[in-house]
Amino acid sequence: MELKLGKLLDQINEPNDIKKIDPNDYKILAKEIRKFLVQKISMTGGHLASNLGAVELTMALHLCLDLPNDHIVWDVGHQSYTHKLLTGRKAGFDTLRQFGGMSGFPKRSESDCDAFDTGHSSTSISLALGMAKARDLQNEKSKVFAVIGDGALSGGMAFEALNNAARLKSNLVIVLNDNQMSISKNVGGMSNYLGNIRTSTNYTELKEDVENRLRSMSHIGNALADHIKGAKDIVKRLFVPGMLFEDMGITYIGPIDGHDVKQMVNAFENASKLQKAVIVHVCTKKGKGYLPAENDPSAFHGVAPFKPSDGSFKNKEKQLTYTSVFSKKLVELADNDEKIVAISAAMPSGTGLSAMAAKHPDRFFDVGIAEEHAVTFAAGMAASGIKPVVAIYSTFFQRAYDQILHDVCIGKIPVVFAVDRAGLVGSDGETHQGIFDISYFNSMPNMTLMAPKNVWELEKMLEFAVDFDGPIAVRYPRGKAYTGLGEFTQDIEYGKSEVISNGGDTALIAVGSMVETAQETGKILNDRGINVTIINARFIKPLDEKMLSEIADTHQFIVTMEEGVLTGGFGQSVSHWYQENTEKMPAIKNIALPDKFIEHGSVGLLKKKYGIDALGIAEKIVDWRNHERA
Ligand SMILES: Cc1ncc(C[n+]2csc(CCOP(=O)(O)OP(=O)(O)O)c2C)c(N)n1
Repeated sequence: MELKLGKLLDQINEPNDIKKIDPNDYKILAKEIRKFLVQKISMTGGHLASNLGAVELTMALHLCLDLPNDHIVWDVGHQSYTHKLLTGRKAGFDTLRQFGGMSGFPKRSESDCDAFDTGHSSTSISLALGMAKARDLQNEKSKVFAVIGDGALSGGMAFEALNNAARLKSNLVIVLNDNQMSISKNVGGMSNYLGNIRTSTNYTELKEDVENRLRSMSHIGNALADHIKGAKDIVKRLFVPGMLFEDMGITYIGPIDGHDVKQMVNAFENASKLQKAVIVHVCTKKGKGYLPAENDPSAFHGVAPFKPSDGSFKNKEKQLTYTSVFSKKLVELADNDEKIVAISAAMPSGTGLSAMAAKHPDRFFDVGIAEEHAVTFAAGMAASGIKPVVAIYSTFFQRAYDQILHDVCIGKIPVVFAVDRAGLVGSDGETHQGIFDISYFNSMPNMTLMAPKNVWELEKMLEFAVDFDGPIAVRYPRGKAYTGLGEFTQDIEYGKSEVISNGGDTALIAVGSMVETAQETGKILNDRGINVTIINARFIKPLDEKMLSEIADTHQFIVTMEEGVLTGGFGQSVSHWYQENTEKMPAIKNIALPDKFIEHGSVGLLKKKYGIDALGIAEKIVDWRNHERA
């Protein structure tokens, strides 16, 4: 269906075109943009609510700035759709987040108006500060704006950057887009502080009111009014919003209506004249202009295709996911063990911890977008007798590498890491693929790392993990959970793998999701006259040395299979083990993802492209065996 863009949006085809629009038409343009976003995202899926909330804010930025000479750094970057629209990328929305199509995040390779590639939260102030400093050092003239949400402001890096930005003697504008939401409701002290600012009486109005009243009270009143004016700082301290930032040395402007373009343009222009860092606090409504998203901004944060007329989701067939299995099992374990607590870094719903929050609210902690803190907070609890389960996506655990290593592993502290979205995640692309966790957990002494082959094994692994005396992680992928191979009877035994099937001269040792793939690969090979043994590794670390030794004695070809990068992965550990522990190195092939950042696209397509799908693997094995034999 051809979408009519609207007469104003039709006129915007390249950067700065918005400046040609009559200011009296800004409201109509905002409406056209929202209509466009709802229509397009309803077809492709994507981040909706954050983008609908940031329409006027983005328009105001584009009216004030001269792109690409000036720079906008979008924190996380999921709210940059209007920016893409205003910089000549309308056509890209037909292929949004699809393989080979437009990214859902800012990408310098896509446009010179994208100042930086982002995806992980809370980096914008550091980046923008770096750019402002570079500008000054090279005597250049440009404006640098960071746009950060109140959710992203809960991340430690944002605080570190503010601390540093306070020393800047030239201009940097930080636009704080406050919609009171992270993906779920925003949490924590900073969020409360911003909430108080939003509801506090406007300082200027209040000051004038007090002064006028006093002056109308005879000469004593006049003297008092003068005294109060002199004591402005004290009054200011009591009433001025944003005093926390002001006290740090960062000028605060706001709160401002984030849906009033003219007000924002005014504030941004004033802010960019100051020779220091300035925060402009704008208040927006997440999901603005589309009722289903306004009513449930969490559900419309990141969406699959939906019906624009009522916001109902297409293909709503309920599928069983590892997240839902984890969610249910954890509550069951917590029902029977009061020491179990759950920790989330601003993603209770995505990680399935909402169920724990509902059932055991006193044993659930949402710490904000603060993965580093989440891990060390857990370490503190575990060292004091509590059993914390920290559930975070594989890609975001990257943030907490040092905390896992330094605060958990060195002291052998028993923290359970539930590593969700481990493996390829698809349409969010290179910043979000969960393909590095095997390598980083693998590199840490004292760490135990497991991966279940199916839903029942995940449950068993969780049971094992919460009673384990040391750091332990369970990684499981996004999407439909595997229910093949049935409910097994064999309990999890530390460091022990499981034989799925026995036969032939080729052994496939598969990790987690790759057990299902190994089954399919086995069938394809069987059709080509090659019988295989299939082993479910269960443990990535430590290796099952007994199994490795036996397999090498009984098989001519050994294949390792994992959904993660090769470097530092399971396959390399196995190859290294053979190198160190066998007299004659067996013929071994490691199936894993290459040393590359993997772009956006459907998981199926990406697996095929990078040769980790069943057919691709089978073909590699056939070629390799022929080559080894030749
Ligand atoms: C390090 C990290 N952790 C978690 C996320 C997942 N995430 C994406 S957007 C978001 C919420 C951001 O909230 P806010 O900054 O207020 O922006 P809004 O969507 O409300 O406009 C979260 C938690 C992330 N991108 N990066």
